[in-house]
Amino acid sequence: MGARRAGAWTALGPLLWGCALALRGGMLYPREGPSRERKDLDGLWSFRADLSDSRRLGFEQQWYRRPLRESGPTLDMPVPSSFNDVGQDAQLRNFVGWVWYEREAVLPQRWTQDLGTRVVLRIGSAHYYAIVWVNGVHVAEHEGGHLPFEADISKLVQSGPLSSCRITVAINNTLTPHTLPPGTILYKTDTSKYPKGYFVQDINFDFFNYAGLHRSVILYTTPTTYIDDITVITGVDQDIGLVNYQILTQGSEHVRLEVRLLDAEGREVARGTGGQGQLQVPAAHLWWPYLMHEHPAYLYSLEVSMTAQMDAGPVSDFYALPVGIRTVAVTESQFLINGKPFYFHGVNKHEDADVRGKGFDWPLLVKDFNLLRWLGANAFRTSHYPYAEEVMQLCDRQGVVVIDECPGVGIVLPQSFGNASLQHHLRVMEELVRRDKNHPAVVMWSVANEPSSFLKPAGYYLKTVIAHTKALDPTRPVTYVTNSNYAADLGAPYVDVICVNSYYSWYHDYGHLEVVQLQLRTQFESWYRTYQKPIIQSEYGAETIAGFHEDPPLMFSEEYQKSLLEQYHLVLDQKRKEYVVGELIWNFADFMTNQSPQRALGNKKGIFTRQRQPKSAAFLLRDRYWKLANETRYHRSVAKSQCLGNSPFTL
Ligand code: GCB
Repeated sequence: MGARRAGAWTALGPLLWGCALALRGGMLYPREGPSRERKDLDGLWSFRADLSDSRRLGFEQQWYRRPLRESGPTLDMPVPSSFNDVGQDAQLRNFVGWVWYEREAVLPQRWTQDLGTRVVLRIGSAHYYAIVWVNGVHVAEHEGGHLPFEADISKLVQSGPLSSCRITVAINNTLTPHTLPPGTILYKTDTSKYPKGYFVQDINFDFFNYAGLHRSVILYTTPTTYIDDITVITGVDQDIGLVNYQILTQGSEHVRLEVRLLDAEGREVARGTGGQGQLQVPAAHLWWPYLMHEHPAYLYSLEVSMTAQMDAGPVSDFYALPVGIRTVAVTESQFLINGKPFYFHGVNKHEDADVRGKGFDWPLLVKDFNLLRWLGANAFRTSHYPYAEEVMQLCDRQGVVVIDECPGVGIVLPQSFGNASLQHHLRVMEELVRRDKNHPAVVMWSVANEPSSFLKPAGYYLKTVIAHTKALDPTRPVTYVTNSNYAADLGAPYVDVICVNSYYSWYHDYGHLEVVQLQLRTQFESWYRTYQKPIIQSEYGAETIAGFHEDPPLMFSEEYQKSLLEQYHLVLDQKRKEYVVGELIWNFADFMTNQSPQRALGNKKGIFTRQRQPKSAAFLLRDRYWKLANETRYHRSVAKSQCLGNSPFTL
């Protein structure tokens, strides 16, 4: 077994940060502290969809200039939430175009009067294109849901006697061939069939294009001279943990920086000064996935203190970043975490639930993590877009490994491989890496799902996105997920790990479970013969209506889903001894899709229903995952009961 690529991600050093992001500014998660305050703007916002034919009435009438209620009727809209499923109005559920959100925020006096305070508006996710005004003044524009963006609004809120501000957000969910994910607006011009001006949004991905303010909108403060970004890259030398850090500040050239690394008990284990350096932690506790070690998910805290002497007096800022010390590497046939082989046995998820759509929801998050632990899943892929930061934080804390995917799903049209799309894709990878680079749980980036990788321009496109991602973060492997069954794939030469989706005896030879083993074996063998890279079965599964039973198994019954999984597992059990390094079921839970004759109220390949109740396959998978966990040589035998989902854990 070669170690061709091993080590590429463990060669650590401050030089690494030569390849800075083109993006300006960091995107540190807003945390309260001695120098920072935070105000969440979750709750009810005023809302209106622009139903005008052109969808541009809101701009023509400048709805952002005055309170929204003054330009017409408004609805109460919860934030965070998708707007689609909270109402009874079919037109709003399927609406395509601009919607308008507005909310008044009352600000503490210090925020509006202390000119040494910087006030920032942060939007966790606005899908898809957003324009933001504060008190009628344009402050930000952002393309792409799933990733946060910010605006410094200090000048606006500190310019007068006001103690509140009006935040207006216009959001457009239209997808074009150059958005990520792409889509096409189809105009139906045959007036014998469609009314004048009729159009529909066409997409090439299999989940509902929920839209709105999907994550929290937050106001937070920092001093005007402040810690803007922190990058941490960890390594291990014998038993010494290495924490390489780089800190960027804004507001003054002359700042003093001190860093302290505290262990989980709050004891200082290392300290340093300056904007970059390396901390060494003797006898370090490594960050391990939760089924791989008896003390998994160990987190240190990197406390960064900044002081500066300004004309107006001394300024200080403080930020505490959770840090997990771990390494990731791949060989020709293994995926290594801390130098030990790691086998992904987990799920693909969606941010999706009844009523709230893609809106972030704490109870749902905790339920899902309890189900993951019940299942014995050690990993998931953020199919098909970046998930909320709170999800990533919980993965760090619980030791659940993540393949972090960008919204590059449904890239199938030739025009979606052109330069406009490519430049946007590169930028999205920058935003994703900037946001998630410090999460130990993230072990690999996925730049796309099932692009038409056989089209000629796809080779250059994928090569460029992968190379860019590696330059942004040389510490993690990069992949994209393919569905080409027999290795003829223009992007595969550039990935570090082959991730392949296949649906034998579902989309192909449906009903014929007897061919699964042969076809799956052929799949693995042809991919490995061509590329000699580790392979993850990144999707497999079967549509199943909970409560449908047929024995012998028939499609859509719980028995068929179970049998199909069992056929896959027989081959996976052979190939995981060679070069297959993971299996991720499609899907964790049923989820909503566009309406189509192939989908009965959404995609039903979940092993849990959309309401998170188990189908029979969940029990099968649970037995398998715990068996796999207990086979891992590098941890003590763990009883299922030790990790039951009903054990309370602190957040
Ligand atoms: C896939 C896609 C996923 C679909 C799934 C299916 O290959 O990656 O987004 O939902 O198949 O169920 O068809």
